[in-house]
Amino acid sequence: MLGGGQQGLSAFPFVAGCSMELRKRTVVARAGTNIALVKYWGKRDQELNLPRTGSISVTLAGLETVTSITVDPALEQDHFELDGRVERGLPLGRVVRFLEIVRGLAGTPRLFARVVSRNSFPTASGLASSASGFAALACAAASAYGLDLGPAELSALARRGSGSAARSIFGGFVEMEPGVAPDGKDARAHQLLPPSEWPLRLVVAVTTEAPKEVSSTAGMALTNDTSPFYEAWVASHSVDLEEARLAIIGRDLEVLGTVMERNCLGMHACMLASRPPLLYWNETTVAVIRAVWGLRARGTPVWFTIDAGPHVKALCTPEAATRVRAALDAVPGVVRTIVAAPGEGVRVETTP
Ligand code: 2P0
Repeated sequence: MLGGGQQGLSAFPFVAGCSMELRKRTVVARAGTNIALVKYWGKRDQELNLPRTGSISVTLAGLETVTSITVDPALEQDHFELDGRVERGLPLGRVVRFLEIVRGLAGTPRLFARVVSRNSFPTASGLASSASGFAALACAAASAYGLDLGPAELSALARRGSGSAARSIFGGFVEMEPGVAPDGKDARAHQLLPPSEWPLRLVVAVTTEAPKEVSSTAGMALTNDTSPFYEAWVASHSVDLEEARLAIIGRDLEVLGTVMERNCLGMHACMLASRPPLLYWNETTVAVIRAVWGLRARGTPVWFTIDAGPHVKALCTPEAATRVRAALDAVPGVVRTIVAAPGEGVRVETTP
């Protein structure tokens, strides 16, 4: 269980706790989800949510979480509403633990909040709502509780909610640093390229409406603890990061796509070798992989990645997006497709 002030502050030695005036205030923030091109899978510290490896992602436009937070001295506990539903249990617990960290930094342990979040994409779409969700919450809560954090500090804060959320603070192409500091202050993301600098498209092929059975957090702990291939994947990871970073800077889609596919397949190979085995794919996942390879064999520049679920995300040029989408829509078992472009990082909408 995360504690209040002391634990939060020790994780953020660069932020002085501030005693904000206890008055009601609302802040709204908006963040896009992101898809990792080079994956984060496994932690070096569970408590501080520190990743074993770096990762590289693209933040997506139009697939967003909008979060409103009202800090209110009249509240006696936190409240959380997601997509119109009052949340209790685990989802509420995750938000409360995150707000405890923010309250610790602000020096206001008894100032509770009402959080209302809305996702612009379906939960079972294979798009990470925790990434956009905790990025939006970190931004809105930091502002509402009177913390003056720069983007890098905000990224480290968002990471405490969800590792992938650290990347959604920034727009476009983003790299997450695993950091080396035991307190995690250097485990944060930075932008590699703004979204307008490389207008690629990501075509998401949704292969089921069912929610996943094993959460990312549980899946990566199992892989870390039991897969004999995991250390080999970690060892190969820095080469993948380096190649992907250079490919992004050089706008080389073929190199980026090649690294993206091999890094993803390596991660899933680690999962398969876990004990018990972890298989996030279904039959349609494999059919979509073959469709992407078929498109590529016939000259379409397209490469795939797959996260902790059965959906497939295909990266291609804007010119190829219509053709890729039609081909993936035609694969039996594909429920629907979504096309997204690189988008902006987190931003505050209103500060009344
Ligand atoms: C990623 N994933 O890099 C990888 C690839 C899924 C597969 O980040 O435990 O929900 O909250 O830090 O951020 C999903 O992990 O996990 C994820 P926690 P998170 O996008």
